[in-house]
Amino acid sequence: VTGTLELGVQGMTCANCVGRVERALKKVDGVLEATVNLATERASIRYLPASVSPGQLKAAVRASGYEILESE
Ligand code: 9UX
Repeated sequence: VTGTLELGVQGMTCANCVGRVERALKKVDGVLEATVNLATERASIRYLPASVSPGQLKAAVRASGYEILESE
């Protein structure tokens, strides 16, 4: 079973920021795919809910140096 999570990510200002967030997410166990859009400030994540929780995915983004949109 795979799940998808969309997150608002704040604080990204250049393409390298996008790469940092994508790498941080992809190295989490249970993440199958992570794409981040700088213009829309959205991350789209496909993951295994049995292995990783949405809270852990948010924590990985924060640990990479960026913030999750407050409403999510
Ligand atoms: Mo670009 Mo993002 O030099 O933290 S990497 S602004």
